Amino acid sequence: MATTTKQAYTPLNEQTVIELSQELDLFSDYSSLEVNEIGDGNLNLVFRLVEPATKKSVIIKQALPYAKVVGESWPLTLDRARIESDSLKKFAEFSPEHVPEILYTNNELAVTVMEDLSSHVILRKGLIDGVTYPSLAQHIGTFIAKNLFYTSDFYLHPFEKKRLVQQFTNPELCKITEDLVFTDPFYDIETNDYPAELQDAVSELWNDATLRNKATRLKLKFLTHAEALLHGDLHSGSIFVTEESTKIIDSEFAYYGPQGFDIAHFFANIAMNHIAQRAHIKDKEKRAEYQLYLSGLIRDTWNTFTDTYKGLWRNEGVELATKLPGFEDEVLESIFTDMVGFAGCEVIRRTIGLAHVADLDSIADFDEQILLKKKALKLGRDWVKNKQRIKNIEEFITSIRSV
Ligand code: SR1
Ligand code: MG
Repeated sequence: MATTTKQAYTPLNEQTVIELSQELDLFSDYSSLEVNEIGDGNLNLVFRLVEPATKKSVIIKQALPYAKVVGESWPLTLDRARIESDSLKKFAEFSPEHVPEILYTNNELAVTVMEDLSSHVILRKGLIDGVTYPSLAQHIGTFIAKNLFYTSDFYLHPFEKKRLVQQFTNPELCKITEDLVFTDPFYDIETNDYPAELQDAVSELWNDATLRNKATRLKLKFLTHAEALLHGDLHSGSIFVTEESTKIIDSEFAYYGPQGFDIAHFFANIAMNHIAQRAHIKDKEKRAEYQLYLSGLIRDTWNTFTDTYKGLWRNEGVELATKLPGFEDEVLESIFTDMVGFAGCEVIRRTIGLAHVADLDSIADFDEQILLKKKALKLGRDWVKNKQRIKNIEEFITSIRSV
C-alpha cells in the first residue's frame, strides 16, 4: 500500500483524514467522499469514509494523546494504537474471521486503517434491543480459547513467549484497569460516579473489608500473571455482530495477563444485560425467554471455550505441563475461579466507577434503575467474595438468574 508523507503526530479532522486517505490511495474519487467521526468510545477518534459511487468504505482510527472520556487533563500514551493493531494482527493468526482486516498502520501518527464493519451492530446495542445471535457463543468461546492457548507457554517456545510479553507490555492502559476496575470502586475516590440514591449501598461496599481484601488479590493476579495475550477489554461494546458474524475490535488494552480475564468481562457484561432486561422488556414471557437466551449464551460460550481449549491442549500442547495427566482440568478450574472474581470486579466498577454501561444507565425509570443497580452490586460483591464457592458454569448461571 502507498504511504503518507505526514510524519509528526497531529489529531486528524474531517479534512485531513481525506488528505490521508488520498495519500494512501484508498479511493478513486476524493471530491465526493463522505466523512463522519463516529467514535463513541472513551478514548479515540474514529472516522468512517465512504465513496458514494462505489459504496467502498473504510474506518480510520486515531488515538488521541489523552482519554477522550475525561479530556486533556488525562494524558494517555499514543503507543496504544500500536498495541491495538499488533494485537489484532496476532489474533488474526488464529481467528482471522473474528477481527477486522487491518489495511494500514502508522505508529507515529497513531493511525490504523481497517475494514468498515458497519454491516454489523455493536453487541451491547443488540442485547439491549433484545436481539439473539445464534453463532455468538461458538465464536467467542473459540476466539478466546485460541488466543489464550496459542500465546501461552503451553504452546510457544519460551523465547517467543517472552518476546511477545515484551511486545505487548502496555503499562499505561493496564494502569487504567488497575485503577478503574480493581481499586477506585472499592474506595472513596473522586473518579467514581454514581447517583446519591446508591450511597448507602456504596458505603456498605466500602466498609466490606473482606471484599477489599479479595479485590486486592485479584488485582495482584492482574499485575503479575503473564499467562497469555488478552484482549484486555472484552465487554459487549468491543464486539461487532450480525446473525452469522462476530468481530472483535478495540484491543488497545491488550497485554499478557491471567487467562480468566477476557471471558470474565464478556460474562459480566452479559450478566448486567440480564439484570437490566427487567426494565427493558416489559412483557414477562418475552423477558423470561430472552433471559434464558442470555443464560444459554454464557453456558454455550463456556462449553465451547473449554472444549476448544482441551482439544488444543491435547493435540498441540508442547510444554511438558501439557503431558501431565489431568492437569488441563486443574488449569481450567483455576481459569473458572479467576473468571468469577474478575467478573465481579467488572460488574461493580460498571455500576459505580468511572465507566458505565448503557444496559443499566439507559433504564428510564430512575427508581427501577437504582433497584437494578443495587442488585448488580450485590451480584458483583458475591462473585468477588465467594468465587471459590461457585463450582461450575451452572452455579454461575444460577447466581445470575437468582439476582
Ligand atoms: C478512561 S477509559 C475507561 C474505560 O473505557 C475502556 O473501554 C475501558 O473499559 C476503560 O476502563
Ligand atoms: Mg474500547
